[in-house]
Amino acid sequence: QKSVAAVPSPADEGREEFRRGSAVDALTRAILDHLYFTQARPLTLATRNDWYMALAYAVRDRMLDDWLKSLSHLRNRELKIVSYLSAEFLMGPHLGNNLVNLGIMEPAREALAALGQDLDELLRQEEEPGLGNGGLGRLAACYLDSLATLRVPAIGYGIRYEFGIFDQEIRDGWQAEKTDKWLRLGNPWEICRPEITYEVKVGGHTERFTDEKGCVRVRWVPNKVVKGVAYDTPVAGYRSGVTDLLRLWKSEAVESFDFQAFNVGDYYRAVEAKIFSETISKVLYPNDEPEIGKALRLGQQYFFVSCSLQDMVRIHLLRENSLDTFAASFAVQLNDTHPSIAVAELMRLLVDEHQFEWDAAWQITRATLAYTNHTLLPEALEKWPLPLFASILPRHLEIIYEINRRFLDEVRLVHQGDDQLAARLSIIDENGERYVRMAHLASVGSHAINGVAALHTELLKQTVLKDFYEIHPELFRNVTNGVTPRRWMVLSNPGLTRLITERIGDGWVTNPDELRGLEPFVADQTFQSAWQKVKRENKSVLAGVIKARTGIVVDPASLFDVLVKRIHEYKRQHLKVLHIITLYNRIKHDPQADVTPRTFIFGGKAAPGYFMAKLIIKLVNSMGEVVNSDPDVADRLKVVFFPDFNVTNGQMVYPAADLSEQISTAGKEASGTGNMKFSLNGALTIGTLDGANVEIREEVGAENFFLFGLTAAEVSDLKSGGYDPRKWYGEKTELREAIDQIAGGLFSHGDRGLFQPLVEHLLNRDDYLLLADYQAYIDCQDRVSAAFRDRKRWTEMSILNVARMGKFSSDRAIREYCSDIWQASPLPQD
Ligand code: 475
Repeated sequence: QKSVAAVPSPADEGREEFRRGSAVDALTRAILDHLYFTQARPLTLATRNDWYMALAYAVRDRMLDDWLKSLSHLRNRELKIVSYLSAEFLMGPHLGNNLVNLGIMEPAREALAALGQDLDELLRQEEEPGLGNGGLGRLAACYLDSLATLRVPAIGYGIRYEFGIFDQEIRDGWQAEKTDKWLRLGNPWEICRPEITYEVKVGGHTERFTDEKGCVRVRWVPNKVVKGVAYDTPVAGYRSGVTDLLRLWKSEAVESFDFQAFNVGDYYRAVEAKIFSETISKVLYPNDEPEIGKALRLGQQYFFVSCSLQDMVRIHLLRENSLDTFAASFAVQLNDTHPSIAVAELMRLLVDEHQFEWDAAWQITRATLAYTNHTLLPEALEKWPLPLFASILPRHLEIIYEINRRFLDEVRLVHQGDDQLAARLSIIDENGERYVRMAHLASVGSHAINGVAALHTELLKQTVLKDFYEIHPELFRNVTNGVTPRRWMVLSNPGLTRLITERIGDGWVTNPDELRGLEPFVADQTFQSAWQKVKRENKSVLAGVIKARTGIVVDPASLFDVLVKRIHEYKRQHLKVLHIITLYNRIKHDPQADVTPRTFIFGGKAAPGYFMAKLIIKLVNSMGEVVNSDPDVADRLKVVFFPDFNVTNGQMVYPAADLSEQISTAGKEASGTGNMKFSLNGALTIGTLDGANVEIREEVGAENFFLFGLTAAEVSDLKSGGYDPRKWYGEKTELREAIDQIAGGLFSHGDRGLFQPLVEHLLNRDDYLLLADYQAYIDCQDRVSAAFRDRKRWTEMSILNVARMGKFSSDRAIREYCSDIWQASPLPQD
């Protein structure tokens, strides 16, 4: 064997066939070389993982030219770098996406076939990096794809969790969590940079001292120091020639730190300190709302923010010799409040470590940072108890007090005497136990604040950030979320991709407004049948997977009605359950009832400590068992809980859906992004006027969207008028019957206690207004059932949904961030 094959440089490229032929040859050689030299395996002993690793390295090699070029741009002072700070990056499997973006899917398939290997099997071998909980983490991943595709220099900064989001198993209908050992078989996509490390202090106290110029300065004397090590993953743009960087930090112990304990011979305590260091990046918190008072979580946030800002300072100082122009080098986006300690940390770096005056430092900080809010739920707004905060970040607390003092002085100057206003705006919550309010810190320290869908931004201005909006309306923007059509269409739905491309070319992949070009074909017979055929094939594939994972047989001809997302009461998975029970009862009352056959597919993880969410999973499964096995139903209704919903599984689910369920209580879902993935893949939506549903409906047309339910305004009126769910329970027969059956033990082998907490909540509180929306939902579902029977009309609606989804590309969202918030531009074509 020879050494690792050289990557063909663009100069080698000749005519197309030659290029293709040589791409296959070079890939074949590279795979064999990596199998031998990197995996150290002879062909005869190579496992599937060896083949996967060899292919992955061969693909990564092909990203290096562009990547190294991009890394060299980091030194170019003319180029502003977008720095996306996020505690989560839910990247999904890399291999397929990289093959798509590099344009070498087919050459790779051919090369492997010649080696007797099946590409699809190797694609399935990759364990996805689940470094996120859901929407917010996946959004960060879509945005990196778009940044690289649009040729914008960017770094995604986050945490290299050793264990990502848990793997979900269903045992006896309940969720069981298993640790996600995603690194077990190695990670070929990352490159460890042992030379890029930073020290991060924790705890201790502060001291004042006078420096050599006679200025009083502050020194932070920590009681622990940990080290962050950079792990880099290349993020290739779609055929853009630019590969951006995902830089994740792993925590380790510092060797140099003078452990007093160790010096006096307390070996055990020294080891404890090492364990503490390594714990910081050990595991992703599996909650999609914060648990207050988890010191380790604050430690994680500070850890990655500090490493990232120190890294930016280092990069900036490679360009310039002063930090005065830092804001021209970096636009730093805070993905929710999780990285909002950046406000205080950047101030600390500038003032304490680089001797800046406060005002100059403050100006740089605000010019650099911008904040995206992802939630209106009051319980999801992060706040830290003051004593805890002080014990971990004593210097930052002082800085926050100073920021707050100056901010509130300004407020008082303009709104003299309004102490209430000042108290409401304060970064410190002083009502009872004292807290640091992270959304306030982020808002005060940013030059732009944005929501993630038009409705969400409006509600943000009227509710959680109302006072900020009133004093500084100019800071507020909306940037409606988007998803990348590369992963969520080209990679996951090759059938539809091919069909669309045959008709309108492939320009839509980077310019999805071109999907409008499908509109002239909506009524075209041939096109419609081809469209139906693709959907049917995707449904058959999913049916096979469902059979393999759950044992349940489903009919690909039935309406695939899908609700996949994190399990949360506000997302109302249990409203869907009430619908299914209603249909079941109609069949039971009249076994000949004419119901449109449906397959109900649920998927999603519940936070391990969220009792009600876990009970909802149990309810879905218990109800499913009864419905699926009832001979009267005769297979007309099938209920499936698809276990372990993640990016990989999503790639199979969205393309196979007929109906997308987006049924959150209006005003609660900030945007939603699953809604966009479904629609892009030709599913029709049934939904409330919530989050981005509003804009999806505007784009696809009201006649192509199944709308139901209260509006956000009606929800808040109803609540303020004293909502009584029992009134609805009393009035609606089908609703009452369904609830009584759950309470009566029909789905729990007669056990009336099992679902009692859920029933009690619905009847006595019903915070998310399921009962108020029930009838509208059922009626709307009846319209869906009728519509599905008109195949031609349904197909037209499906085609129009896809044709009109251009707006929801993450490329559009990133262009808006670049022009409205970051003032960042693409690299010139080389
Ligand atoms: C919204 N996650 C979606 C999506 O903007 C929206 C919170 C705390 C700790 C860890 N993770 C979280 C979220 O808040 C989250 O995922 N929010 C979601 O962000 C992207 O589309 O409506 O719920």
